[in-house]
Amino acid sequence: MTTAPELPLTDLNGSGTRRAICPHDCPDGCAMTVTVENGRATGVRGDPDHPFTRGGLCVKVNNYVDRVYSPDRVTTPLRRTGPKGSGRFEPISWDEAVATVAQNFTRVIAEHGPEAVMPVSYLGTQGTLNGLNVGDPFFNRMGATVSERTYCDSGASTAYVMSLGPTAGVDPESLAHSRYIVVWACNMVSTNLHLWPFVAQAQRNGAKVVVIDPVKHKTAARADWHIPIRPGTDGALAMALIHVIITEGLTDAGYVEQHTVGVDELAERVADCTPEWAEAETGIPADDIRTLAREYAAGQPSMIRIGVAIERHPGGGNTVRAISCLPGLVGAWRKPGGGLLALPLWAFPVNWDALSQPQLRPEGTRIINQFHLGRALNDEIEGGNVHALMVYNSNPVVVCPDQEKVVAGLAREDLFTVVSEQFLTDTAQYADIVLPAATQLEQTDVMFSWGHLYIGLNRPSIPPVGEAVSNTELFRRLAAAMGYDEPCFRMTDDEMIAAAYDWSAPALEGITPETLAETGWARLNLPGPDAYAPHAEGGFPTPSGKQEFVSAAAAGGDFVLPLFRQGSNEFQPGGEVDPLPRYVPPAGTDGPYPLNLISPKSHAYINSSYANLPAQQRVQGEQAAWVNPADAADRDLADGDLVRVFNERGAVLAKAVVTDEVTRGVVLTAMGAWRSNTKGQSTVNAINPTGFADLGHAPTFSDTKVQVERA
Ligand SMILES: Nc1nc2c(c(=O)[nH]1)N[C@H]1C(S)=C(S)[C@@H](COP(=O)(O)OP(=O)(O)OC[C@H]3O[C@@H](n4cnc5c(=O)[nH]c(N)nc54)[C@H](O)[C@@H]3O)O[C@H]1N2
Ligand SMILES: Nc1nc2c(c(=O)[nH]1)N[C@H]1C(S)=C(S)[C@@H](COP(=O)(O)OP(=O)(O)OC[C@H]3O[C@@H](n4cnc5c(=O)[nH]c(N)nc54)[C@H](O)[C@@H]3O)O[C@H]1N2
Ligand code: SF4
Ligand SMILES: [Mo]
Repeated sequence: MTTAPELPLTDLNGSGTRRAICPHDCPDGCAMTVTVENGRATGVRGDPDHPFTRGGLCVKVNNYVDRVYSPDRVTTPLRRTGPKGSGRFEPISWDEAVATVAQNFTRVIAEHGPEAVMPVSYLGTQGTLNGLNVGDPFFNRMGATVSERTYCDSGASTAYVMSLGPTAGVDPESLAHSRYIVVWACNMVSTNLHLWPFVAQAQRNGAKVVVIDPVKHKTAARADWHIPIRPGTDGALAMALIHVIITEGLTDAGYVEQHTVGVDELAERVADCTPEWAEAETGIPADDIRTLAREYAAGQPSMIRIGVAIERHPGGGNTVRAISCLPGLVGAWRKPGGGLLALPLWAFPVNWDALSQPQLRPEGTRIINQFHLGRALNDEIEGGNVHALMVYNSNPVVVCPDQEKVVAGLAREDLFTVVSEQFLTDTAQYADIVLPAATQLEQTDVMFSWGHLYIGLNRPSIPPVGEAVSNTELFRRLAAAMGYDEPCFRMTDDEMIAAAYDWSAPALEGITPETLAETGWARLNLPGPDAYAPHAEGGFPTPSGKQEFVSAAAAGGDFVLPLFRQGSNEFQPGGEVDPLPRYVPPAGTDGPYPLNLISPKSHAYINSSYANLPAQQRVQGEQAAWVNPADAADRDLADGDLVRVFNERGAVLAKAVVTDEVTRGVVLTAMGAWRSNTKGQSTVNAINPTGFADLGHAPTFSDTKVQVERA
């Protein structure tokens, strides 16, 4: 462990301008400046010096101080006083709260064994210390059920690593140099706002911007070409693009020859994947598919930016495998601005094991995926019922499928539930104990990004609001109460910072926690965006060192990256994987549920965060269902009608928005709204399925077949 000098702290009760980094689960990782007057934050702004943030934040975070000082913040520990879910609580002291939690964990472990305790957490903050892996050491040490957290990009990451290895691959800023940009299942203007200026710059320089999406959203409206597609059929489109590129001789033969593996097998695989075949699957005219393939191959350097929704189908993993073949075939990797942009997270030398401490976990501990939380809480999973639940950094009632079952489980009087939160969310309403969580202005963290190549240090700008604590402090307190005394449970935040990264890695050369304390953020030690083309000469971090159309990693079967699973790599799902990409179609729409529901992000919320705050609610409006005019006419629905969107799993009530911005056959209800703010007390995850996609245990949220009727 590196020795950790104490990092400087500003006077928390003083006045002035402080630096912070937005904590949210968003690729932009914005650098912020905070104005503070006598220990009270009065405003946040984007840091104009940050090359990616460029002075702007977003509709979610512009008024972050209203979140920090919201009258609805949880500011003390709370104990439930009414029936489960009644939302009646009384304040208690931290000592009493921690003792109650420890007593109940100890009781449950004594009565049912440690696997009867289950943590549920995700990305309320994406900070290295307080984010995805905080709490893993505590629950690994306990031997609690391992929580598998594959909500976001797990399938795409597995697919990407199988084809390309864990490489950052592309500098998002280099998109300014692209000549042809395909934005594939990503509503960038809502979800990755600060990338858009780089795309727009390329567009001004003459690049063509293409959006492939069933929705003509804010990003598609700015593109040169919007290609509507039937949800879940992107794999067929990608296979057909490969077919055209190979059969028409549009490959970069030199690149393919020197830096890829398996082009002959790939050619054979796509032999029958003609544009006419793909037209029948995708609804995209065959001639458009040919045009797209030709333009994409010719427009070097060409770029594909995939969004997270691309994986949310039974064939989502294979779709990403097929898409990832394209840049290698056309030699897009040769220049800055070419390649495939997914998660440049791999550029950051994070010590995931230091964060998760997987060696503390007893061998053979059961793993439950969070999509199965409803079943886990209702004794439907092998290994016994869950009797104690700890939720932090997440709002599973809203973000998890099988909503009715999750709520039924949370309502069990014999379940002990502790929730660490900033607000009394739909989930926290069911807690026995609520613990007040700090916001980013009140805590320390090191911030990586999954959308740019800058690392940042976030130091507190203000004192804690009420008795709120950071997640790291929360787990120090719980570990002490449980008697866990391994050194990792006694580390200060500054010590954790030292351990969380390999500070001697080349990417961090010249950067230390101390320099970051001065500068706030720094570009990783990599070539600049004008020169960043790490695979110009191949050099992929795969077994062969080449881009693998035929994947050696796939030979070992499917896998979930350990960071999505408390560091555990012990169990493999065991699913055999085709070494070549193939097309896996979505579920059919014959039968009683002929429409395909998709549930992308809300523009004004970040997942379910901010869905309770008035400024964002005003922008977002009430829960809506977007329906194509032809589908509305078939059902005699008018714009503004209250409608029921339903299937065999459940129903939501929503306001109909009749618009040709959604393709015929598709219904859109955004995720994020809280149940408590909807007319039917339910949101999209009441109707979404819990099944896995083909790789990495990704969700199949977008493979939801529904019917819509007037309510
Ligand atoms: N405003 C806002 N920004 C956010 C978030 C938020 O909640 N709100 N959340 C953050 C997080 S956690 C994430 S993961 C990212 C995700 O951001 P994105 O990657 O943009 O993901 P989504 O918004 O889920 O979906 C993007 C698009 O995929 C389309 N889509 C759905 N199914 C299909 C399909 O089968 N094929 C194709 N081609 N398109 C499809 C949807 O219509 C939608 O336009 O956004 C981050 N940024
Ligand atoms: N149908 C459908 N479902 C989806 C998705 C979809 O597109 N459609 N998207 C999926 C994706 S991509 C994602 S990333 C997940 C997101 O799922 P989550 O990560 O659960 O996202 P949020 O709903 O924002 O919940 C985070 C909670 O953490 C709290 N929080 C914030 N900071 C802290 C902190 O420092 N400490 C503690 N203890 N709590 C904190 C916030 O107040 C908030 O209530 O949802 C997934 N679910
Ligand atoms: S939510 Fe995203 S866009 Fe908004 S301030 Fe945070 S990092 Fe930037
Ligand atoms: Mo996500």
